[in-house]
Amino acid sequence: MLRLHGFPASNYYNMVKLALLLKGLPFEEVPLYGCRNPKTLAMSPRGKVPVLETEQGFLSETDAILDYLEESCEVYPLLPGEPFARATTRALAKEIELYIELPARYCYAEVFFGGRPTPEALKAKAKRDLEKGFEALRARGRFSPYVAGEYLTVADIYFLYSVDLAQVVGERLFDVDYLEALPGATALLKRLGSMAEVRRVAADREVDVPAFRERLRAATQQR
Ligand SMILES: N[C@@H](CCC(=O)N[C@@H](CS)C(=O)NCC(=O)O)C(=O)O
Repeated sequence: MLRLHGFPASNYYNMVKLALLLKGLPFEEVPLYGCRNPKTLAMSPRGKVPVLETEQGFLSETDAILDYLEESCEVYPLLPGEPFARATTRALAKEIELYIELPARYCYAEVFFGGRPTPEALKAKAKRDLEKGFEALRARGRFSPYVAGEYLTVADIYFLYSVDLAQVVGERLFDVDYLEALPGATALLKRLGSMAEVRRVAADREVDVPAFRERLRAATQQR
């Protein structure tokens, strides 16, 4: 059976978990905390979660894991079959990851977990990058009703677990409402949020967040 290593407070972990649930693949969840201990590094070279354990070995990096699931399981396709549509859908997901999730991430510790304030220079970079990232999503996203069009794809998975966090970063730190200028995005978040699989992921996250916050607090105190 597939084993998903990581923790439910992680948005990347939840991207893979949702794909597994949508595809109806049986899997076991195994707690693993991203860090530089030898056990984690043996599974994930950069110590990041999620890690998917397959019969052939460990896979890290969410996009590679999602590709693996897509290529090994035809049920509930998360990418179109036609090569150009497939590539543009992947591009959308990548743009959300690189230009929305990553800049917002600079500010997560401060905004969500009571961690140290983000250094001012990094905050300024996050603000600039987020503006451009949301502009790109506005230009490229279809929201009809899903990010890439008619069907739920990997772009929606990245959207669901990135845009909500970036929106809160924007509201709390920069007094910006990114979703205001994105017609369809709020409706899509609502639509996705009502799915049973998404609700399950969200409920598990809720339970795990206090423990994650505590690990972060302990790690900050040790520094
Ligand atoms: N590029 C990685 C990013 C994953 C990632 O950033 N995971 C976070 C948890 S949400 C993590 O492992 N953080 C621990 C650390 O950086 O030490 C992926 O796509 O899977």
